[in-house]
Amino acid sequence: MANVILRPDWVLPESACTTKVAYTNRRKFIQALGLGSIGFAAMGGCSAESRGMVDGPLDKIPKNAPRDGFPAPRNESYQVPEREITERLVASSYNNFYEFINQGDLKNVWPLVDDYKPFPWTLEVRGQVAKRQTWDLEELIKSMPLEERVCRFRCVEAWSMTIPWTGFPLAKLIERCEPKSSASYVKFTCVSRPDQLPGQKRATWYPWPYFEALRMDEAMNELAFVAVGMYGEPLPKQNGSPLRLVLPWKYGYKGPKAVTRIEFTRRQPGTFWNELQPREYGFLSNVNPNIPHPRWTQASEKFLPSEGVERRIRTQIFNGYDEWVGHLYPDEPRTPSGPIVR
Ligand SMILES: Nc1nc2c(c(=O)[nH]1)N[C@H]1C(S)=C(S)[C@@H](COP(=O)(O)O)O[C@H]1N2
Ligand SMILES: [Mo]
Repeated sequence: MANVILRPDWVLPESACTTKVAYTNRRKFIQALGLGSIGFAAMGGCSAESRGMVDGPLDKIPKNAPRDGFPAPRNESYQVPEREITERLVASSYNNFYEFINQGDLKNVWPLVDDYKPFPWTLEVRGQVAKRQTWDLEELIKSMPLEERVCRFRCVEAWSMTIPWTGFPLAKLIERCEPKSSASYVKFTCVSRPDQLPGQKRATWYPWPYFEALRMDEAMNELAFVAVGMYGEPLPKQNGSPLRLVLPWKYGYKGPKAVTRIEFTRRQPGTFWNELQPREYGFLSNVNPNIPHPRWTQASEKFLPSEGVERRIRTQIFNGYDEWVGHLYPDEPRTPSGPIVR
C-alpha cells in the first residue's frame, strides 16, 4: 500500500527550489537518469525554467478551470496546530483515484490524467427534492463564497496529510437542493467517462461509477466541505477536479472525487467500497484508533509532510474533530475494541 521512499542521506535539503518548474525539470532529469521515483527529487538547480519543460503533478490543473474567488480567504476556525501543512507536491503526486488505476503503482495517478477534460461540468440534483435540477458547475462555483480550510486528511490505509482546501460547506449546497423532509440520506455519484478514465476502461471488475453516501445529519455538519481547490488554486485532476467532498473526520474513501450527481434518499444507499468488501469498509467509516481494520491497526498513521519524509504519529478519534462530530456517533467505541466494521 502506502510506500514512500525515505530520503537518503545524500539528498540535498529542500532549498528555494520548490517551484513548479524547478520540480518539473528535476523530474525530467531524474527520468532521464532512469531513476523514476518521486522520492529522489531534490537534485538542486533552479536554472532551466526558461526551457519551458512543464509536465509534472503541479501542472494538472485544467486550463479552463474557473478561478474566480481564488485564492480564497482562510477560515481560521479550521486549523491543524500540531502538524505542518503537507508539501503541495506530495499531495499532488501521492493519490488514490481508481478511475485512473495504475497497475503496479496505484498512487502514481498524475501521469495518467491528460485525457480527462472535466470542464464543462454539470451537477445533477435528484431524488427526494422539491424539484430536479441540473447546474453548470462554473455558475455554481461563482455563486458560492469560497473559503480556505486547513484540515487533517486520513486514508484508511493509515497514511495522512494536512491539506489547505478551497471550497464551500456542503450544507450550503444541500440547502440549494431543497431536500424534502423524507430525505434521510444523500448519495453522491462520480464521473463516468471510460474514454477519459483509463481505470474505468481497464478495471472492469469495479462497479463504476464510484459512489458514496452520508446520513443527512453528517452531510449537514459544518465540517463537511465541498472542495473545488487546494493550495490556493483549482483542484488538479488527480485530486478530484472539478469538485470532491472533504470529510476530515472520515477515512479518505468516504470523500468522492469528480462528483456529478447528488441524490436524496429515504433509505441508506450502498457505497462503492462497502459493496466490494463489506467486512473491511463500513458505511460510517469514521477515523477511530479504537477500531482496527481487519488487516492492520488504525491506532497510528504515517504522516507525509514532505517529499521522501514520513513520520509515525498517533491517530486521534474522529481524526481530531471530536468537538465537531462526536455527538453524531454515541455508539462509536472510545476505548480499543476488536475489528468491528462500522
Ligand atoms: N471517485 C473517486 N473518489 C475517491 C477515490 C476514488 O478512487 N475514486 N479514492 C478515495 C480514497 S481511498 C482517498 S484516500 C481519497 C484520496 O484523495 P487524494 O488522492 O486527493 O489524496 O479520495 C477518495 N475519493
Ligand atoms: Mo483512501
